[in-house]
Amino acid sequence: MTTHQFQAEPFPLAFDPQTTALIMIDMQRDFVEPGGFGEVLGNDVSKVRTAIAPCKQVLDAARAQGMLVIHTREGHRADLSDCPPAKLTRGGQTFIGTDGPMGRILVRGEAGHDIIPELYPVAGEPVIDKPGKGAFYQTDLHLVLQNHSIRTLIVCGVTTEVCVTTTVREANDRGFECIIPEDCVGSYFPEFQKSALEMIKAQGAIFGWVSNADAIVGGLK
Ligand code: C5J
Repeated sequence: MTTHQFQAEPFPLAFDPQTTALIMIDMQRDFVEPGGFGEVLGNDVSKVRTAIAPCKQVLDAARAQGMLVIHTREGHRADLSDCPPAKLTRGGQTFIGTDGPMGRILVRGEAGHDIIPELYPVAGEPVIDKPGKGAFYQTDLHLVLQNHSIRTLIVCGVTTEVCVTTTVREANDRGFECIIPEDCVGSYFPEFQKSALEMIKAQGAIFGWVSNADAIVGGLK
């Protein structure tokens, strides 16, 4: 039963809070905090930090509704046996697994791999460790969503044009309706974020809907 609506583009999205989940994609110290992987790559992390406060607003509203909240983290086993060689060398330099200011970069268990304190998971919220950009690839995310009878996904996190929209595209093919609050996602490249979100909502929501934190919070009331 769809009892609620999110104001969104290209048109409002009807949803049922009982079958809606919030997914926080990769809000990890390596991507978001100064001194992490993102900054080592030469990026200005202030561009993604703008998403923290709106994400917290949506996270608080989802928790207040008793909705399923899922967090993801991109990273690999310490021996890198789950990291494709092509990913290790991508970009012309080797970064994954090397020592960074917050421990080995994108390695599970290292400080930089963990979620930022502002959005830290609470007890009962599944954390999905993913080796790829999409949150469905080689994870149990689909199973967790099916077991909770989820149909609609609110997708927040970083980075917009990489892990966020890869996950939305994967989810769309699996039959989920996805909505991205645009102030709850971040990119080191604002022009990529703009294009990525336009692609999601184009052609009558070909991949999903685009909204904002206030509209998500308003829709959850
Ligand atoms: C990237 C991600 N950008 N979480 N990862 O490499 O978007």
